[in-house]
Amino acid sequence: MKKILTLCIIQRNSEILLGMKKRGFGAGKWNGFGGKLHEGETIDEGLRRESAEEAGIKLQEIEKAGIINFEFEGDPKILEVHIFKCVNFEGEPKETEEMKPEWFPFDKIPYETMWPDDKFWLPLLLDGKKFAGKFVFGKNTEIINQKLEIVEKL
Ligand code: 6U4
Repeated sequence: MKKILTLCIIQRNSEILLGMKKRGFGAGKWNGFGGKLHEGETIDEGLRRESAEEAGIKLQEIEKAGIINFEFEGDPKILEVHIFKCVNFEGEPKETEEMKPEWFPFDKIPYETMWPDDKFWLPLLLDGKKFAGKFVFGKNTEIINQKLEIVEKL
């Protein structure tokens, strides 16, 4: 079974906006903004809704950066995460029930408190590259298998 999710990395000059997830899946980790699609929603709509809900901002132009499938050992579900970059948005990021936002300079990204795959693909995104891949996590969310490649088109 495949589930489609969205994820947005918001960039301003040489900083990115991450949110500390306060509850649910990935709680305690810094993450981009996004989530599951609601029924009948397009990927673009889902990404914009989640960014508004989680960070209180309205995304303007967005750019596709990558697609990564995530699998968890012993779980037949595959998360297909569509990753985007946004360099302009309206509004001031604010703390919500789900996320506490904070800006991080490119050289101070808190990889040790993020999903362990982020350090592999986030530098590609910041470098303007497009990528596709797959990560398989073991029982302690350690990576047990991975594949990541730069692609021309998504
Ligand atoms: P609920 O609480 O059901 O409304 P929702 O906000 O729809 O949840 P959520 O929070 O489960 O969805 O979404 C998970 C978010 O985490 C998505 O933006 C995708 C992202 N994500 C999932 N696996 C990831 C991973 N390995 N690395 C990463 N982001 C990941 O950087």
